[in-house]
Amino acid sequence: MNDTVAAIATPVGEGGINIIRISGPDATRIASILFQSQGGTQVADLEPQRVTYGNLIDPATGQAVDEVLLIYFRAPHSYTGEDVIEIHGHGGAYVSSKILQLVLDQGARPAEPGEFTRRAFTNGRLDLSQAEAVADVIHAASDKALTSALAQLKGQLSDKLNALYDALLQVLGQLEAAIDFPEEGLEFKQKQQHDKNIQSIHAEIQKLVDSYRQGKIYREGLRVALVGKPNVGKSSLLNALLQEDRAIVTPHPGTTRDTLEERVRINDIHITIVDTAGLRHEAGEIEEHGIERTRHALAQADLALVIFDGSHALDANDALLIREVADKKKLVLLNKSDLPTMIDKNALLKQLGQRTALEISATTGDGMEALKDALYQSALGGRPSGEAVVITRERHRQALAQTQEALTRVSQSLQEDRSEDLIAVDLNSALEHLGGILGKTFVDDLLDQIFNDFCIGK
Ligand SMILES: Nc1nc2c(ncn2[C@@H]2O[C@H](COP(=O)(O)OP(=O)(O)OP(=O)(O)O)[C@@H](O)[C@H]2O)c(=O)[nH]1
Ligand SMILES: [Mg+2]
Repeated sequence: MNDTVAAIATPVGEGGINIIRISGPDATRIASILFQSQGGTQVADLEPQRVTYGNLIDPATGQAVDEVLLIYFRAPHSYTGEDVIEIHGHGGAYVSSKILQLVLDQGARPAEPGEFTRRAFTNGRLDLSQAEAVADVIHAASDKALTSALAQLKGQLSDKLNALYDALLQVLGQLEAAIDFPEEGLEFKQKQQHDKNIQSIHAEIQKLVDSYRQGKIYREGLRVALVGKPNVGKSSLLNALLQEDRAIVTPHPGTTRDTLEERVRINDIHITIVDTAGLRHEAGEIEEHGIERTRHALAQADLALVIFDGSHALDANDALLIREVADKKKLVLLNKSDLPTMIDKNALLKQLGQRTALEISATTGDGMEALKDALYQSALGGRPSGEAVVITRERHRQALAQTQEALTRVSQSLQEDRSEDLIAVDLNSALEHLGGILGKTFVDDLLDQIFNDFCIGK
């Protein structure tokens, strides 16, 4: 990774400015060939992190290609930790690709996707979870997504994980010392103490695992499936929530055949709403395909909006629906509140095992505010917003679960007073999984820990 890479850092197309970024040991050499500052200062002599005005020159012709601003970030005080040059040119697709080509002609290599951030990780500017957060900041589509990504970028999750990691290392250090110096082997009492520590670490990890549902909703938004038998007003409700005539609505049951997905924002959270084909017995062949997709959408959703037509008594298709959503987190809606009520609300709630139902009208808009509020509350999951650390990625959840499995084995072995070697194997495995989130290598860390904690010369 000792070569120099370059890329256009701004989106392709026309805009106000385009930024060409160069990172690596040759960055200043390349820039000094292509850039003439107005005051005549050489690139290597420029004050770091200051903007300098000048011309970008094609060395083959000596002609200016563009008027640019140049910024020099001297290693290690740059995003990648290497020498970085940023050239801010006019925002044309042609001119920026021309500048990039000149940079490549001087020996830089085109950067791979994410390579600048990858270098930042390799050079220790960011850990792996922070590098992931960079992508999340860029992709954030709501305030909640942005604030949780930014917290992770700033190291909130890393700090938490590092503390747990260090606590585990401490235990491992003592086990390793006992292995190396058998005459100082751990007493059962000490093992019990370690077990207590391990269990409290396990509990801390559990909190993080539990935060995943929430974190995922922050990052990706709440996924909601609109389900009900045909004609209850699912598509009408989608349109009402979007305030747009998106889905086809007709008085004929079985109108929607395919799932249809749209996003709305409620306050600071994104909600993805999936309209589905109505569930019913004895559907035709095409409808059956649609119903398969409905089941899939239901399985994928964080929340089901279970819709009934309040102006009709319940029938066999409603009963089918009630069975389909039995194990799903749900919100019950009685639509068509503008018409006389014919449904037995209490009997319905009893069958669904729910306490409340919202009465709404997709056509008049009645009850929409209450519905949005309920959706928002469900997205927050009853948590006060903007506190404790959350995890937002499946990778992290999986690694934490694997850490826990290993820790459970450690605990067991400690309780059963098994040999230090055996316990160390599982503890190492726990550290590997936990450290994997941060992208750590841990052999060196472990040695440091052992030497720091014990007086080896004794
Ligand atoms: N009066 C009244 N009619 C409604 C309301 N919501 C929907 N409708 C009517 O009910 C009929 C069916 O609406 P859709 O939105 O197509 O129902 P759906 O659940 O999507 O039906 P399928 O796609 O067939 O499963 C249409 O004639 C709508 O105008 C409502 O709140 N009040
Ligand atoms: Mg429909």
